[in-house]
Amino acid sequence: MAQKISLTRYLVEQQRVDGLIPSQLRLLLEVVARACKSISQAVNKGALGGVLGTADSENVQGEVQKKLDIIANEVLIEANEWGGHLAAMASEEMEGIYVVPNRYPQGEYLLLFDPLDGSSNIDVNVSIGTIFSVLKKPDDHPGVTEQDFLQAGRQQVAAGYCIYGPQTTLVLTVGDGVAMFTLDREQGSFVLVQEHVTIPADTREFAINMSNMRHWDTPVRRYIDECLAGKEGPRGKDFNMRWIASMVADVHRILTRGGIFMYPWDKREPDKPGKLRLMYEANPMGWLVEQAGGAATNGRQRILDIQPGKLHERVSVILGSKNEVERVTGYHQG
Ligand code: P6P
Repeated sequence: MAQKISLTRYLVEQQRVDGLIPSQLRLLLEVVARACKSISQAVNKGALGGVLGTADSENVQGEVQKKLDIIANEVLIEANEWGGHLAAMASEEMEGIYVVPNRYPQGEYLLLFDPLDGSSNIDVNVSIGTIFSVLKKPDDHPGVTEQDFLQAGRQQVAAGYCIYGPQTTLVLTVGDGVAMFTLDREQGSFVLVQEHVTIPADTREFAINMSNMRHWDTPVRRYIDECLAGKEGPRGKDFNMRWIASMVADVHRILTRGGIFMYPWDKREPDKPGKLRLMYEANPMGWLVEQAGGAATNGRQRILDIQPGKLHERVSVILGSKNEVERVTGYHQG
């Protein structure tokens, strides 16, 4: 049987190959992975752990927080604050940044995360996940502020997610392709199951919340109408649809077998560019998809080139199989 390669061994050997994982970044990634193991344990307990249902609070987005949202956020903060690898953290569940307390050494990295994405699926036992993004703190000034986080997605030095589904799988890039690690619960460690993940350039599968159809902009409506027209229509082939309402699960499917995921701007809240967040959802997922040979745009430009103005800013997201993303983007630009 092939020898099992742990996450630690992969990161050490990858560092020897391309030098993309300095020791502090390796520590960061191993700490995040360990935190995801703890979150997985809490998620898997479900009702038995008394962790289902809502907390009596709202997050900065004005969304009712689930108990597990808060648990996951606390696990990530407590796991990462003491290690000396981080200067600060930012989370979907916190309005401002979390600066590493003075009692701990400060590091050179910034960690951003959606601690538990897809939380509307928690109580109905559908896959959810943790999404994370790593930036370097600018070194031209002492201390750290929210402004230091406002870097375009192309500046990321690592990005990934952990999906809590039938398997708990960590998916990671440091800029040299995408690797997947499944949690071996008997060993308690993440084991490499795939590297050099590749998304097919073409697909017959789209993911979008169809209930919003009447609110879409014309280019999105045109693209979906053409997919729905099938073999007899302009695309000359039939399409399938999936919508899990958990970005981590939809993106994992696309990394595994291709597809296009769309959460576009719509007329419901015209002042908002989209529903999903740029810094800790679209940027990490966009980089993973690009590293796997796919594409990620907001309909008009590459997501990773967007210069953020606010920590929790939202964005329209079209990502996945390159040829389909380029078609939808072309419709917007046409
Ligand atoms: P809707 C989950 O709340 C999330 O942020 C993404 O994970 C998911 O793709 C999207 O929202 C689902 O939104 O409007 O279909 O419930």
